[in-house]
Amino acid sequence: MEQLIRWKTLDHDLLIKKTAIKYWRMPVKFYNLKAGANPRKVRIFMAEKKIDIECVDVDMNAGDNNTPSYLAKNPMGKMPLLELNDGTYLAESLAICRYLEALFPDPPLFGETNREKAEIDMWAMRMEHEIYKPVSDVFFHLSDFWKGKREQFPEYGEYQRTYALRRFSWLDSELSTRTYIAGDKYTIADICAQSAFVLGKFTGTPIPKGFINLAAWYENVSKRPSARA
Ligand SMILES: N[C@@H](CCC(=O)N[C@@H](CS)C(=O)NCC(=O)O)C(=O)O
Repeated sequence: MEQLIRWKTLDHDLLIKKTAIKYWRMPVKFYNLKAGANPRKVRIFMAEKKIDIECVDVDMNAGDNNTPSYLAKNPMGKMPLLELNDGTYLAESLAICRYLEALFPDPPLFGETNREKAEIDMWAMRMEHEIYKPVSDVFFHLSDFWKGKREQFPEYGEYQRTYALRRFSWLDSELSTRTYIAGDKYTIADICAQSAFVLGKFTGTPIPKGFINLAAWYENVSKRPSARA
């Protein structure tokens, strides 16, 4: 009997400890850049999971991401950034999404089985490296917006435009066999691609005419309520 009471107390203590840890590690604030592809990724992710936390818009044009107080939170001076209840911060859009997936597993957007998780990771990385990277390079190296703000190499920008179009064509044929990027479910891989294509649409690399599967996929994911997050 005594033993039983002792175990019960231990269980109870453990539960309190676990609840306290969970509470301290909860996200409390999201540092956002409205037009940025990476913050958009996290906003869509949070909307899919119905996560509702305080959102702070950082004014990049006013240099608010390079003030000492912001750099103390994220020395990279970038958005998105997630503030936790314990006063710590997490940067990098995919790392933030992974963290949120662990805290709020439903609906699963990083897969459920080990095989599924690896497959989705593979596609999310491909979307980051093969789609977002060239699309964002076109924006960085060829747009007036970045003129004088960062070093531009227009020739590299043009090269990346050609590269992006080759990759769009590859993705278009991949999508002839399935509804979503990583299979038959909407996942983080779609969110990565979707955010990149929104950026491309406004910065010089829209989906060209004739890429039927890619255009149909984009239209489909854009209809989700989370697309407006
Ligand atoms: N790898 C980072 C990239 C973050 C990033 O480049 N964010 C952009 C907005 S999309 C930014 O904050 N740019 C501000 C600047 O470069 O000054 C991520 O995935 O979060």
